[in-house]
Amino acid sequence: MGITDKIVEIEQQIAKTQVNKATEHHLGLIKAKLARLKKDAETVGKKGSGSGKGFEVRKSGNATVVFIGYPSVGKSTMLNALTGAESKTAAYAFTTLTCIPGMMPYKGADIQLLDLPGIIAGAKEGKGRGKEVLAVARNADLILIILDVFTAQQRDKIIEELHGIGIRVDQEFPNIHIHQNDKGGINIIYGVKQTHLKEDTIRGILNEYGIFNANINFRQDATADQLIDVLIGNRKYVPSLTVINKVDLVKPDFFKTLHYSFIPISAGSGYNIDKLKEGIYQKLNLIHVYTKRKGEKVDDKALMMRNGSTVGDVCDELHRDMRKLFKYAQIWGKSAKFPGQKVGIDHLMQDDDVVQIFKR
Ligand SMILES: Nc1nc2c(ncn2[C@@H]2O[C@H](COP(=O)(O)OP(=O)(O)OP(=O)(O)O)[C@@H](O)[C@H]2O)c(=O)[nH]1
Ligand SMILES: [Mg+2]
Repeated sequence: MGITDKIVEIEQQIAKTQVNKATEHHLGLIKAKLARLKKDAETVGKKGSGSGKGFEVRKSGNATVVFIGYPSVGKSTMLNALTGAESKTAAYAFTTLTCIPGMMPYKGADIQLLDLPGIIAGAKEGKGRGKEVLAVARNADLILIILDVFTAQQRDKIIEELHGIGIRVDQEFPNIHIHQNDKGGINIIYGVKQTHLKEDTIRGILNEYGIFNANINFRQDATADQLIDVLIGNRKYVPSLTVINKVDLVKPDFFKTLHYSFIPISAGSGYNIDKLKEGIYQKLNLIHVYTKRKGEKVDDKALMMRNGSTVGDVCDELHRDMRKLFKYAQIWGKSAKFPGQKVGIDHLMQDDDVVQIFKR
């Protein structure tokens, strides 16, 4: 039996199995096997025909936002409304055939927007150019899930397609730490009580990945899927924002049927485009950092940094050799215990901080 047949067989088996306490162990093990087979299939595929080429997109600006949605929901119209770019729009599906980038300057940040061809159901299995489209999303800082009033019920389907190629939308990286050893068997440390995974399921899943000696520390209550994600390793954890377009076509009570949060817009008329810009900016969680040179006043042009950036990241932004030459920094602002505090390279920056870097 070929690898693809095995995958299909296991998928059918999983679909048939009811999820409950009695089947949890069995399901965990076959899911682990499935994920491993899929990974093997991917590597085999890559060696072969060289297929699955992605779109050529170079990241630029302070952050990259990717548009994902079905055909004709108005992705290109939205790109044009947000950036003044000219991505072709039309009343028929699959107007956009490649990746069209645009730049949205907002509050001092340059935000790169990538308009992509519409995906169809089954994209993760490689239908249409779906896999290539989804692949672009792996490197995004934010995924915009774009629906229109006709596809508003399909949000879960899009998240499922993204899941199928290893993108975890709005999830944290599982807090499970595995340290492999040469001997000693599997030692499970329960930092947090596990309600889904029994001890033999944990061992079984680890064994499926060839791990027989390791310390595994659970710092959260994890599912089998989360443990498998940690073992597979190449998952991407990307935040998302949902947009519903063409709201000019419906009455307000339309929205009562929807059970997720979203920004309603009309890209065609420009309704709520400003709110969308602000929503994107907020979600990206960028901070402003101001630099100061010795004996000079604070530079009035801010550096836009990702929230969670350190003094070291600021160094990288300024010059590629700066990190090597770094001696210490002085900080003013929210992250400083007192004005002018002396800090090291790992100090966490906050919005509107001023930093002065001293070189060796
Ligand atoms: N009523 C209404 N129509 C809109 C709105 N925005 C876009 N449209 C129309 O929807 C159709 C599709 O728009 P596009 O921007 O080409 O959609 P797309 O998602 O880029 O489509 P593909 O590239 O084919 O995936 C066009 O006829 C647009 O004029 C809107 O806010 N309201
Ligand atoms: Mg388009």
